[in-house]
Amino acid sequence: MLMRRVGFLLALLCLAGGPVRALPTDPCLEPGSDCTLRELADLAGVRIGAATQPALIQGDPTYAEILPREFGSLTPENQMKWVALRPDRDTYRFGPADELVAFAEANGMRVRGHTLLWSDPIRIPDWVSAIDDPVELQGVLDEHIDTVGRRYAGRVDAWDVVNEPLEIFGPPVLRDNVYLDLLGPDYIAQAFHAARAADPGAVLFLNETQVTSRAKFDALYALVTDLLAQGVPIDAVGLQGHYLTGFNEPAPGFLQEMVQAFADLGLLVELTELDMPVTPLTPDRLEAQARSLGRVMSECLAVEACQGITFWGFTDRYTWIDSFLAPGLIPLPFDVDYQKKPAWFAAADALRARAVGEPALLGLAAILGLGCARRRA
Ligand code: 9MR
Repeated sequence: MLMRRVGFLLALLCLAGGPVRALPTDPCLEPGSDCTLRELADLAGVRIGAATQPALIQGDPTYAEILPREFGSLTPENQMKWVALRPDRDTYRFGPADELVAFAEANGMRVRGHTLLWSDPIRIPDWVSAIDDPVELQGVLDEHIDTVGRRYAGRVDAWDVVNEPLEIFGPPVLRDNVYLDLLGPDYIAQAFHAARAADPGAVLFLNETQVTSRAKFDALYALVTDLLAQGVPIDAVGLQGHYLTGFNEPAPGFLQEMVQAFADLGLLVELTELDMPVTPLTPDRLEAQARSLGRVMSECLAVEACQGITFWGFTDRYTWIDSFLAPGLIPLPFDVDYQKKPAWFAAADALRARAVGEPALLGLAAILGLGCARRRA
């Protein structure tokens, strides 16, 4: 009788997509299976994504075929940024962002909106930086978030509301920009309130880069706890993850500790911009990259609140690193010819491990003969 009740409970959990994820008998979970990252992420109950651009989808059929096959989540790399959507006060240009949302919808992908407000002063449109009246600036900011948030409500399921509010490498204080100068630190809280009002259904992220040191984490944690204490509607923290393999990765265990700390505040977490360039001088660099990338992914996915991982691109053929750092640092899981690299297999293994997680429940489910493996239709 007791076992039947437990079995019934587990069956309900399966139906509800609850904590029992996939039985180890699912063929995708066999090491070396040829299932896609998207299939593995579905089994693991998390999102796996890539940042992309319309020109790549339109100009490269191989790229356009692999992107939705391997990834269930899409982030517009540049097309939803303020400079792209609204280059001047009177002009909104939604075309390229709309194209990406339509591509995602046609392929059953979710969209991460990026980003309503980027704190980096050189990424703020000149016409916004030139404003010197606080009331006018607040009005422009509210209007931008309202217009963009409403336009994509129901089609974008998460927003990076505020991107990179802290200094990148210097002392971890709020970045100096026109918002901080004229509106004070409260500009961040106000942006979240405006985003919630514009799209009540979206998961609202604060997205931060280079959180690899204790000092930067402490500053981010203090900022987030302060926002929560004020009742600001922040749902999630995005840790970007542009880590140079072997050089500025978070120390072993530190990423998991950070993710757990945010989870303990009741927040979700995603790695939102993962890429791991690796220098040609690194011995066995493909393997070194795979080890690092697998570790980083595993540390996030070890925490239930880690709900997604997005790569910043997916093929070494097209990566911002080529122009920003140097060409040939091959940061992504597919090579320039779309072959899977060791990093791809490390990513697949990390997703498999998450899929077969929570062994106590799974063991019980297996004993009771319950199969809840979920495969993408
Ligand atoms: O990859 C993006 C690159 O193509 C753009 O030129 C650049 C400026 O808009 O932004 C890059 O993406 C950044 C992201 O939006 C925020 N985090 C850091 C990313 C890499 O710079």
